[in-house]
Amino acid sequence: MAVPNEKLLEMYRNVLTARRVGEKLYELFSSGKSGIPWLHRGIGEEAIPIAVLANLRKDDYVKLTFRMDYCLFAKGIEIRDCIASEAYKDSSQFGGPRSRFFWPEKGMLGHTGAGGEDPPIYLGAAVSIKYKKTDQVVVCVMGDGFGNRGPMHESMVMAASWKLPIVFMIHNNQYGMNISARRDGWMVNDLADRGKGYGLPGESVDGNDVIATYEVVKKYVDLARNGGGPSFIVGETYRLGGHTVGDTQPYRPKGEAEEWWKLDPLPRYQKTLMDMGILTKEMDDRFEAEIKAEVDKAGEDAIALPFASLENHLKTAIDVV
Ligand SMILES: Cc1ncc(C[n+]2csc(CCOP(=O)(O)OP(=O)(O)O)c2C)c(N)n1
Ligand SMILES: [Mg+2]
Repeated sequence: MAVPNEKLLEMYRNVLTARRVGEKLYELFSSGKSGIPWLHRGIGEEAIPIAVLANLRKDDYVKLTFRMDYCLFAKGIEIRDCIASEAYKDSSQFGGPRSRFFWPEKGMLGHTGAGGEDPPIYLGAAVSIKYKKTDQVVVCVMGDGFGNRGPMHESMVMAASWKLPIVFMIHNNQYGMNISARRDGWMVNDLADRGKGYGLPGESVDGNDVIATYEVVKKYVDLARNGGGPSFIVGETYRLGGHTVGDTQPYRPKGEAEEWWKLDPLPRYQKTLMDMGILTKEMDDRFEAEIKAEVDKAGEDAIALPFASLENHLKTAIDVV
């Protein structure tokens, strides 16, 4: 079934917003306004998180990769709070999420600093859904690095044997910290092959193609929602910059990033929608102006917030428990 025009435009606005938020984070970081001395940039990797979130209801659970968490504005977090969380500012006193995107009421159970420990947490959410007999789903997106760790394997085994409503997705940006995870970590060419060993259906998709990714995620979210159980899917994208800003990337083959810039999801999707007659130049200019104003204001508001403190984190964590 064709994706409705409204949905296509909603995703376009969100991909554009994600790009501008990513740029704002860099601006705040490089001008010394962020409270975190490093930045993991996600420019060019926005299609997967936005296509995932476009498939979810407010009451579904989701985890994105730590690099792309700022896209959670598309799950109902204010842009100010997305920026604040990435800049070590605390908006929890003002109605924002607690700590690193921990907001159970909105379906976000945060992510762990010891990377790769998250799948069992989200598996727990899937168990709760099965127990409560609701039609919610969980989408647990893992990087190609952290998705290769042990907790992911155990979670896939248990999800399969208990037929839980969870979609595991690998956001394959081709690199862990400084190795090619596909070449040096996974030892398979098509990462989706891994699901077969666990009895999980799934497939790989061009994760820089917004519509294709939306459709593949939809297929497996619908499966989970309709009682069909878990799956394992892979979005292929590319980390255009270093692991963090300042990484000189001696491990990256020359010319590789340049090739991937040609597949940048934003101009690609813009062209697709214009060719389809869904997006006009006038609409695009209007979106740009609206989003710029919104993101600039959100950036100012985020930076005016107090720095996060252990005391506040503990207090708000205890409030939840
Ligand atoms: C258990 C653990 N080992 C190592 C690290 C350091 N580390 C931070 S990010 C990262 C790479 C993760 O790669 P991937 O999951 O592909 O995410 P990406 O950086 O590509 O977004 C590593 C190794 C960590 N945080 N936790
Ligand atoms: Mg990676």
